[in-house]
Amino acid sequence: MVNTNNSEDRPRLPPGQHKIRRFPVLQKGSIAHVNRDEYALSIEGEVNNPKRFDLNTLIELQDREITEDIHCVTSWSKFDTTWKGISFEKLFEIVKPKPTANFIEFTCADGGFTTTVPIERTKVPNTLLALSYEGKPINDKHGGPVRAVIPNLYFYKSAKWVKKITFLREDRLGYWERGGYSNKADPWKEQRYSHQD
Ligand SMILES: Nc1nc2c(c(=O)[nH]1)N[C@H]1C(S)=C(S)[C@@H](COP(=O)(O)O)O[C@H]1N2
Ligand SMILES: [Mo]
Repeated sequence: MVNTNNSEDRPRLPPGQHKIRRFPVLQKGSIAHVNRDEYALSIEGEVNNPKRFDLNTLIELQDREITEDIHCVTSWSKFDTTWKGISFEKLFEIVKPKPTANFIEFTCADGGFTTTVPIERTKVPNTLLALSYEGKPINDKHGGPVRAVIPNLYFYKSAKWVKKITFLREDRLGYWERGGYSNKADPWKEQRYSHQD
């Protein structure tokens, strides 16, 4: 396991953000509860080897721990959050994306919430499908049992309660993105709203 916290020579706080210590809980509606015994993650779309994993299999696949700053579009940033889970690198080895796979869509247990990211955005060492936060299984509030953690993008791209991952040829807008938030969502470029894309 490596600490991937970036040490690039740039300010630590992206433009327009402020640092907080607590960990707010945000989602479109109410907090979802996923039954861990019945849980299955489906991976489908533009892949050669579609898969369905139960939670125990995912727990065994964990290969990465990261300590990263996270940035919410509502302007809070939280430093040094530690997550453990499965790297997308490892997932890709298993499901074998086709050359036509350009985007990844997460579908979630809270009423079919979706968000998408370009596949290149997952091919960085500080990004994973997380199963634990600060050494414990992720709780309901923060998206357990399985959530995406993509620190290089505003946190609305980090889908909670993930139940399906679909590899897409072409992008489609997710829930917050249809509501006017940026589909690019780079905090360092301050891409907050869709009119900035
Ligand atoms: N399934 C799902 N994931 C989601 C959301 C949501 O509404 N549903 N909201 C996003 C938003 S806007 C933010 S800021 C983060 C918040 O994560 P947290 O509650 O762990 O702080 O989750 C993201 N992931
Ligand atoms: Mo958010």
